Amino acid sequence: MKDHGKLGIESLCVHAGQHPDELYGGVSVPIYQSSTFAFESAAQGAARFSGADDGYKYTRLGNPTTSALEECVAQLEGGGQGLATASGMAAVSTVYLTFLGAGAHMVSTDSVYGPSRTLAERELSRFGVETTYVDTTDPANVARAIRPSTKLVYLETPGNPTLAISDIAACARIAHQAGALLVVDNTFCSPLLQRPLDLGADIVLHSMTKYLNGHSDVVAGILVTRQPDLLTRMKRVLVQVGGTIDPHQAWLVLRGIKTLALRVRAAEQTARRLAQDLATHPAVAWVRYPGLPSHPQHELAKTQMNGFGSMISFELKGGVEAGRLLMDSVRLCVLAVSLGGVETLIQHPASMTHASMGPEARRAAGITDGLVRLSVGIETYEDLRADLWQALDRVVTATTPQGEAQVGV
Ligand code: LCS
Repeated sequence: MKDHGKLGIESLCVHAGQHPDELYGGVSVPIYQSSTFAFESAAQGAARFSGADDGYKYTRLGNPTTSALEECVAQLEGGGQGLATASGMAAVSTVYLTFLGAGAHMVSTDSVYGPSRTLAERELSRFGVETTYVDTTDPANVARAIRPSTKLVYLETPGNPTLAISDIAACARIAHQAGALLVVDNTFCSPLLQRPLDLGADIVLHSMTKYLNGHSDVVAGILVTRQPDLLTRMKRVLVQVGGTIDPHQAWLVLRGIKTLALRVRAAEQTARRLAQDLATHPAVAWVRYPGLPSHPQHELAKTQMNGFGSMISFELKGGVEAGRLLMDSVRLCVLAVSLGGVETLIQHPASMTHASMGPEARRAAGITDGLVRLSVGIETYEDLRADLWQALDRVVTATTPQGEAQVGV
């Protein structure tokens, strides 16, 4: 195994986990599209199953292409071991099923991705698991919610879609004092912008569907930890639940990661400018972006994150109706859920990604009905601005009394 520990993150994106192909020297990691692996003898097969021989046996239990991806992402997260999964939700459910059981309790960010919350509240509750959702931007709320039975503190930072930012190091101290593990969903940042393990998290989780893959053509997830016992426990659950990634899917993500640094930085530059612009449009009530001084955790974002990312949330003065008109009026931005791809995506969390939470939980988590979420891609800034402007101007025209047109700046 090569030690890439001293390389910069751009080099790691290209080289981490990529070992020379011994057969033909292929530069790209081969796709081992095989469900099973032949043994040279019955003794070898038995040795592989006993663990005496660490060779591959069956793809649900491990695959060379998948291993390359796991090593790559673990190195990007600053070291440890990875466990790739069929989706981000397979990673979330693996964490829950591994560390929560009857009588166990979890404290979690209130504005997490909708299904990460409803899986715990609606399904795991049937097995006696209890959860408390709090505004984790104040670590005191986390400390107050801890119980003797708390096994997990689960943060999503920045949260989806509020972009609320929680202090990972402070929450790690609170979790560890209580004998609980800290899990951080790092999907919105990618390892390029945030490394939770360095800040005390025990497990980091990604929906690789987003920035890591980056091309809106794969659904995948991953877990990374520096504690081998935690990895062993999660792997045991994952392979039995069957949430294993497919080798071709793993290879596509590996390919996407090669340009992670370029994509994330390009999108961020455009997002910074668009966030500033949006705040000046007469149709917009407010803009939430970690890079704006108006963001409530802007100072924390500056120290905890290595950049502000390319997710923007904003509220239109005309509420839900205005949001609907805006989404129906964009031409270059794509009206679709998901995020972190090369194309700019726009969506309405209250009726789409966070509809499953229900209105009360959404209101408590700050997910207002008029909130629009923008995942900025790598298109030309001027094109995106022009597209958003023509759509926002339509909103102003439609919502001005007596049809008086007001043209945005
Ligand atoms: N964690 C976060 C922060 C997410 O945003 C998502 C998906 C997941 C986990 C689950 O990952 P998946 O299983 O989809 O790979 N977020 C989505 C979103 O905001 N729009 O569509 C999917």
